[in-house]
Amino acid sequence: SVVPTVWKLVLLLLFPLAKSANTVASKLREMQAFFGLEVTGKLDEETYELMQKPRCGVPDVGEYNFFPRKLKWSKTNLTYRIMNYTSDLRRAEVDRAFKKAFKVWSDVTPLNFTRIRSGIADIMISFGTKEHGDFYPFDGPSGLLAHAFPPGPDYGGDAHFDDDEAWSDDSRGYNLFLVAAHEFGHSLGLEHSRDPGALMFPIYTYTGKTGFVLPDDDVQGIQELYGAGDKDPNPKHPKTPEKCDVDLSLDAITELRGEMLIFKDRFFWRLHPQMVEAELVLLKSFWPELPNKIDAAYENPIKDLVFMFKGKKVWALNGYDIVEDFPKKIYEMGFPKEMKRIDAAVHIKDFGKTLFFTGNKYWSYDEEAEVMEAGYPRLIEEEFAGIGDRVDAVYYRNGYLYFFNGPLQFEYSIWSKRIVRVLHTNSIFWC
Ligand SMILES: *[C@@H]1O[C@H](CO)[C@@H](O)[C@H](O)[C@H]1NC(C)=O
Ligand SMILES: *[C@@H]1O[C@H](CO)[C@@H](O)[C@H](O)[C@H]1NC(C)=O
Ligand SMILES: *[C@@H]1O[C@H](CO)[C@@H](O)[C@H](O)[C@H]1NC(C)=O
Ligand SMILES: [Ca+2]
Ligand SMILES: [Ca+2]
Ligand SMILES: [Ca+2]
Ligand SMILES: [Zn+2]
Ligand SMILES: [Zn+2]
Repeated sequence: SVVPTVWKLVLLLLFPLAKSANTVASKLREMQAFFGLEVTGKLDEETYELMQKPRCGVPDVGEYNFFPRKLKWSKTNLTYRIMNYTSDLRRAEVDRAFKKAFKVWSDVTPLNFTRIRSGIADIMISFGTKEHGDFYPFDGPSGLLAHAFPPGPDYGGDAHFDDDEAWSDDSRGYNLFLVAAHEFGHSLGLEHSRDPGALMFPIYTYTGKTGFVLPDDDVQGIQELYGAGDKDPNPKHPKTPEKCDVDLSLDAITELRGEMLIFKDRFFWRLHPQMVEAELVLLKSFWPELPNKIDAAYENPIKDLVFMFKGKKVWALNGYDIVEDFPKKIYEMGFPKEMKRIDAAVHIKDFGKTLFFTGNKYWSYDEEAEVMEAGYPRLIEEEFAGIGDRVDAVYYRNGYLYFFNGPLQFEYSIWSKRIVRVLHTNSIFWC
């Protein structure tokens, strides 16, 4: 029988690793052998029917790809079963990671997850390596970490974890709880999100030891399918900042080897001088050891170091790497011991000086001598009249300082010593 060409394309979708016709054929042969069909390596009617049947494993996924639509469970009482374990963690730790991962979703929906220890659960969970029974082979260490099937019978909802990964309950290897929470999102019907702050963003980022809170984008997604639950124990779900928000305010700005890094909450935008479109990324995806929501940052291009400040600590970064012996205490730079934080910092390369702003005062630091200059702190309003009594973030370019204060930006000429323009903060992104 004739098979329409379009199904070949679908096969490529189904088997993402099958890049050439040959590997598609060999995948088909594998699958036909597995299901006891005539091994032809061709997508004949029988194979096609098999792929459509909801009880044979692949079809749930097939259906998902063939007819994209919202798949969801039609009940709220769901069961899960942990079929087997990884040897990386104690069993109790694995149990806890999965339980916590389900709670992420049950906290914000009417869904209820009950663990069963025998029989068939809606969500069957297992660890496997390479080919593990569903024609979506894992790939050894790293790369693919896990996958899960959208809601449906049989394989539907099931979640598989690559046991060639080093699973952990902390920052080492891959954090099982975080990956499981993402996979269970698929088990419940969510697709990948393009929001880099979302749990359903396809790239793994370790988000830190402090209590995980489901980002707003994921809450919106799951509640679109199931509605909200009775009580959400943690109703503050972090939103991803919108760069063109007229009320946008910033945490810190620095350059890094010609790129501009603009910090806000858990994120920063990378703005390349030749590009209009800024890329939003998680701070932790670059520097897992750094805290979120930093206070201030600046680059010393001569030393090729970026300094980042949070509270009483400062980190020095050489590209992606935190320089040895950091973080240090800011008082080691000459700040008073009782000073709690720095609001903003900027390096003026023409002078070899770095200015630090905190509250309504500022300091000047001599980068070459590595000492705070005498005669500081001074009042911000004495030197930089009109920019307000605090600074959120500041950067320097071609004789101008750009001070950010809430939703406003002040362009200040260091030569004429006055404000030249007042702009919206978001104009840094050409909004
Ligand atoms: C879910 O299951 C529990 C116990 O198994 C039961 O008490 C409850 O009524 C069920 N809820 C729904 C909505 O079926
Ligand atoms: C969830 O399941 C538990 C245990 O089976 C049950 O006690 C509880 O009533 C269920 N809740 C809902 C909202 O169905
Ligand atoms: C777990 O179960 C799956 C599916 O039955 C199997 O493919 C896999 O080899 C098992 N893994 C371990 C570590 O026992
Ligand atoms: Ca299932
Ligand atoms: Ca892998
Ligand atoms: Ca700041
Ligand atoms: Zn699998
Ligand atoms: Zn995913």
